[in-house]
This record gives sequence, C-alpha cells and structure tokens, in this order.
Amino acid sequence: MNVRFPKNFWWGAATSGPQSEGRFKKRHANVFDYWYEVEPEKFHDHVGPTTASNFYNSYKEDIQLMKKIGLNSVRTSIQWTRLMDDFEKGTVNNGAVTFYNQVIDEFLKNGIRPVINLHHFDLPIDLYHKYGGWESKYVGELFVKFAEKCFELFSDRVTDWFTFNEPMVIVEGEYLHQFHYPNVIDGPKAVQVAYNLQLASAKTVKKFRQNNRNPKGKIGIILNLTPPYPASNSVEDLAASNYADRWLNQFFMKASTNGHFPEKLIEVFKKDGVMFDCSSDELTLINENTVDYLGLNYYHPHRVKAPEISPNSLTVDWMPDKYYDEYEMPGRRMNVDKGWEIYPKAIYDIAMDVKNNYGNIEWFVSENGMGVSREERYMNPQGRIEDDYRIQFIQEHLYWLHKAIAEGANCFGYHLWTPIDCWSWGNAYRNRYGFISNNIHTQVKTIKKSGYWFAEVSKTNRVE
Ligand code: BGP
Repeated sequence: MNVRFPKNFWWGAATSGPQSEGRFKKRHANVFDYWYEVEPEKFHDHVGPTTASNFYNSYKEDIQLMKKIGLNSVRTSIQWTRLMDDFEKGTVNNGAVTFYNQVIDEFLKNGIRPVINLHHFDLPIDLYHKYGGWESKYVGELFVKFAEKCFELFSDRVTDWFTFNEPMVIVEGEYLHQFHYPNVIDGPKAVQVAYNLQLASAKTVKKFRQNNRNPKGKIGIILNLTPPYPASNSVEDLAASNYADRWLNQFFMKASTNGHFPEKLIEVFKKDGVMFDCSSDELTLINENTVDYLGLNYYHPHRVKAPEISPNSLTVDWMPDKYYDEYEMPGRRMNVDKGWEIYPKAIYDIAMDVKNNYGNIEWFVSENGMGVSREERYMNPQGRIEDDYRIQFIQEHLYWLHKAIAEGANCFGYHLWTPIDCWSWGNAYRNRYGFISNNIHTQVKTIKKSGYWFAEVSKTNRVE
C-alpha cells in the first residue's frame, strides 16, 4: 500500500476529560466517580477514575508527547462536573476555567487543533439523584446551560465542537446492559432517554448558533456506528439486520443529520406502545437544528441474526433489542485481548452509507483502535513497546478509508483512540489503546513504535 490522503487531513487521537484528567480539584462527582465511591468492587481491579492518566497535572508534558508523534488535532472533553460551580444557576468554577484555558492555549501553541466534546458519559451524579439524569428533559436544559458557558468562554479559540460522545452507549450502558451507573434494565426508559439525549443535542446546536464567537466554528455529534451484517440473506435475518441498523445507528444518525427519526422504527415503538414522549415543538426544534458535521467512532461490526424466539411471543419486559440476536460468525477475525471482531472493511461500508444515505455530510473517524492487555509483553530492552499489531490494524483501516475517499466519501480525518493509555469505564487500565504507554504507578509515559510510525504518516500525509 502507498496511498496519499487529502490536504489538511486531521491526523490525531481522542481522549476524554474523565478518562485522562483524574479527579484532582474537581468540584462535583459524575456517575462514574460516584459509582466507584459506593461500589469499587464493580470496577476492574477495583481501580476507578481517581488518577486516570494525570492529565490535570501533566498536560504540558503530555501535549509535548502528542506533538512529537505528529498529532495535528486532538479530541478531549470539558467535564461538566469540573467546569460548573452550580449546575442550575449556571455559575462556573474559576480554577476550572483557568485549567481549560491553559489546556486549549497549550494545544494551540503547539500547532494542535483542540477538538472539544461536551459530554463523554459524565453525567453529574447530583442531577441523577435529584432529577433522574437523562430520564429528565430538565437535565437536558441544564446541559445546554453548561454548553453555553463553554461557548462563551472558549469559542474564540476552539472551532470544533461536539455535543455528545456515543449517546447510544449511554442508553445501552445505563438502561439496557448495565455497564454504566445507574445500572438499570428498562426498555421503555431506554427509548425515552435516547430521545432526551437527541433533544439535548439539538438544543445545544441551537445555542451554539446563537453564542459561538468564531466565524469558523462548527458543531457536530460523535456517534458510534456498528454496521450490522446479517447471518444470511433470509427474509428474517435481513429484517433483523435492518431493525438493528435503525435502532443502533439510524436513530441518532438520521435525527442529527436529516432532522427525522427513522420512520419504520417509530412505527415499531408505536405498535409496541413504547413511543417516547415528545411535543411537536420539540420535533420541530430537532428538525431545524441538525449538525454541521459528524464524528464517527468505529471499532467492530455487528453480526446479526433473526431472534430465536419470535419478538411477538416474548413474555419478558419490552426491550428495544428484542428484534435481533447476536450472531457469532464462524471464522471471524477476533482481537483476543478485547474480544472485539476486527473487520477493517466496515469503515468503507460506513463511508459509503454516509455518502449515499446522509447527504454525504462531512465527517471524520473520531475513534478507532485496538485494545491490548499486558502490553508490557511487547516491551523491548530500551522500554519501548513494539506494537506492530497496532500499526497493522491502523494501516488496514486506513486502506479502506482511503479507498472510500477516492470514491467520493467526505471524510476529513482519522483519530485513534487514544493518544496516551488512559483509564477506561469497563476495564480500568487493562486494555491499552494508546500511541504512548503510561506506567500507572509512576506516570512515566513512553512513545510506542506506533507513535513514531504515525508521526511519519502525519508528516508525509501518506500510508505505506
Ligand atoms: C469508546 C468510548 C471511549 C473508550 C473506547 C474504548 O466507546 O468512547 O471512551 O473507552 O470506547 O473502549 P474500552 O475503554 O471499553 O475498551
């Protein structure tokens, strides 16, 4: 392979405030901070987000490392629980404002475009306890208040904004599959929460258009796409796959880009008596406030088959994923350490889907990556991790991405998850994804082989 990417392509990496900063001097707790306080045994190795990768204290050194590996753009998030002093009054914490100002300036000084996301799974716990979190539309209003502060304070220098990271993961984690606090299983609530998140996102887009101080400013949403591939061409498997696509991908994709929810999915919600509560004013607001561009996270495909038990004969409580089952395709290529399938061609399929079905809106790969545990195994005597497997993983995905761009996909960048090994919700520090390793005991950070390789890719705009 020897391919060249378009001019000004974003070569970068993504992290989030709660996974990199650590809790230092944070005024409020988010749902993960709280969950760790009350049930530390629920966390891998009983390790919570207390220190993360210490970005709060070491952002200057970390940004030097990011520069060294050629990143021209980095996504992180501003933490709602750090920036705000009082969520309802809309007052800010001055120390946090200084911190985020310094971080943004440090990125800019080093030629790195700061890409700012406003919500990365970090709902303030007080807003869950008082109002039920995302179950409440009022919490969405408070989120807009926080976003407004961010635009007011930082949009003179930040041009790239995103409302939410992976809202579908919030829905699944909090209300379906129990990997986020409040750890509830409730299908109808999950549907309402999904709607409330989309509404909060559209309101934030509207506020941005009123308050942004930068003529170059744009706003989008970051969605995780898991393209479904049916187990066979049978009518039943195809129906299951289409349904999975509507629920998992199209719900936020369509509403954010076209301003409508997928009609056939709405028909199912109505038929099943689980239609979300919405007003016609809200639907108009969603319709009128679609995004400028998208970030799309892609890790793995979704192999789908018709459900073993017919959805209509299910006697258990209603769940939005009762219309399809997971399918373990024989011979699929697995990443043993994380358990996710590796299927680089899906990035091409996503690009073509965006081109053909979403008006070829501008987008970038906002996360892609390979989680590997016990990476010390691959450390050479000089202390550098020789992660050839990660280089191969990125090369293969970039091959398909390049092919899609050559065929007209409107993709302007590629971000790896993540610049520096960081803390993760589900596995603490077990799976390492970064270009830069981090010894969590000493916080010594060392560039991996992939980091040096990526510096060359970024410099030449070429992948060999
Ligand atoms: C994405 C999240 C990230 C990150 C990543 C890796 O879904 O946006 O926050 O954590 O997944 O997954 P994990 O950390 O669970 O291995």
